Amino acid sequence: MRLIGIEWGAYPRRVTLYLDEKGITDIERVFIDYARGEIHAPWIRERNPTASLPALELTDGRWITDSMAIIYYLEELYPEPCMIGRTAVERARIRAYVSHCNDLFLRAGPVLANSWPQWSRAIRQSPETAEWMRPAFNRSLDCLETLADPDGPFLMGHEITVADCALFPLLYHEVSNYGVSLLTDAHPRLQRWYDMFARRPSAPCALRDDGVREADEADLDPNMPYWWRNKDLNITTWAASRDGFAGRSAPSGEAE
Ligand SMILES: N[C@@H](CCC(=O)N[C@@H](CS)C(=O)NCC(=O)O)C(=O)O
Repeated sequence: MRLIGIEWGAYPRRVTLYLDEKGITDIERVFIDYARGEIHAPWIRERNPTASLPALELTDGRWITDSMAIIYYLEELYPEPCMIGRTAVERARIRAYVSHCNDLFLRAGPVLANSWPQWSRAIRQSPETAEWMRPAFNRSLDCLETLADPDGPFLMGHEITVADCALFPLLYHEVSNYGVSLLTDAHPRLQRWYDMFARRPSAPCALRDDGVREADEADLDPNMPYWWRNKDLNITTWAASRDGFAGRSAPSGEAE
């Protein structure tokens, strides 16, 4: 099996975080060149018309194409250490938490893209859209705060679960790429949990969504807006989605 992902992407990072925390080392990881539009390459679109990642490629060539479906599948293949809950009620509560995380992920897009200055060159921003979605986005965060275990240290109590893997990458991504935390004073449980989790070895991600490694920060042009700061990029994924991706075909090793 191998995991096809985007090194810094919040959904793919759910799975890589899970693999690291679980100690699964026998699944190969392939990262696409998102900044140059490879998400739209035919070898991805043919298998997943939504043109999104992660995908887990099975040994027979079939793909599983959703971060939590991949994680639930791997929980069945690798039951120990258990990260999905040991009783029916634990499992139900964890799945419910993950579902609220998914709502947050989906609501974050319209709010952040339509209100953060870093996005202003990527889309024509609609402040009304941001404000329309913001109450629901805030309710998702408040819900995750309320349902988090008050004593922690993990979201669901004293053991790490798939819920931690489901939420952390989004919060981390916004901090590491944009320097903005989604959490406010209304989220003390989540803040305590985030601060603890961010110190775990699995947490850091070296590559940012402008395609630059933190170590190469000096190469950025500070006068350019966010995605344009990396001088090596001459197209963006948005341009690629219009014009098509002319890069590599499927990386070797996978079933064509
Ligand atoms: N429901 C899917 C969503 C996957 C998803 O949206 N992934 C993002 C990357 S974080 C993506 O590939 N987006 C396509 C794009 O940005 O063009 C999952 O949980 O895996």
